[in-house]
Amino acid sequence: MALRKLVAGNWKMNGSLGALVELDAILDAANANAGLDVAICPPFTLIAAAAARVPGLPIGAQDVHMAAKGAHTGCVSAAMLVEAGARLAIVGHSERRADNHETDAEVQAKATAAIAAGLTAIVCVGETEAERDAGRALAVVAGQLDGSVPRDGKGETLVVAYEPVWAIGTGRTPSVADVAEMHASIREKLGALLGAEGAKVRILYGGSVKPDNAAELMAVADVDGALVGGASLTAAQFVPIIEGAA
Ligand code: G2H
Repeated sequence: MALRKLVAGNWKMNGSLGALVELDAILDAANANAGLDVAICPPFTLIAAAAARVPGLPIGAQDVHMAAKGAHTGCVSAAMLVEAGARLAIVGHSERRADNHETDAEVQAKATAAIAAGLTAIVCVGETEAERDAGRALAVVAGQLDGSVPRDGKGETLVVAYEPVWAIGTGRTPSVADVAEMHASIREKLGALLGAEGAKVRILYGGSVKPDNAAELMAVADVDGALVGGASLTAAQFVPIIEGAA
């Protein structure tokens, strides 16, 4: 089943109010390629301004806390994100799993909180280079899905992003065959976890997606879009990726 593609930009800890000017051309490209969904996830501080500047472009967060409120200094709840204008939240990005020691159970709780608040949760999974070299990539990702995917996840509000850690920001990407093998494995696992809903969950590829490799990667079976980091920071790079996915 071909799913409507989603091309989401993850600005990570980059951007400024001035950089939001890039969103104008990104929205134009989204409107010109109406057969797919486009979103941008800037830092927390830019969400409200981004949502106000381009109401037609879904804006997302890069993390969310699992609790509704309380004594969690420095954290942001799902309801706060909704109030700021966010429509999506990335959870379990490998940089947060590494830097903040986030566990699968925490990622699952964050995704559950996001979905309950009306956000689309993008749950990130991916193996390290050592795990791939040891022939464990499929098993590692299946284990992350086991622990991270909310069991009441629905196809419309749950997205999985496969991001091999060794491909993030390095300019390296897996072979098309490896991407196909992994995405087929993820699709099968989602079916086992979610039943019929698993077939509706979009599976994004992320990790050094660029204008020159986007079309090839997006044409792979069960690749339902992309999570794009560095190349989403400017319209000059991101728009060709949107066009390559369309
Ligand atoms: C992977 C990706 C965005 P980049 O982290 O989530 O970043 O495209 O820079 O590799």
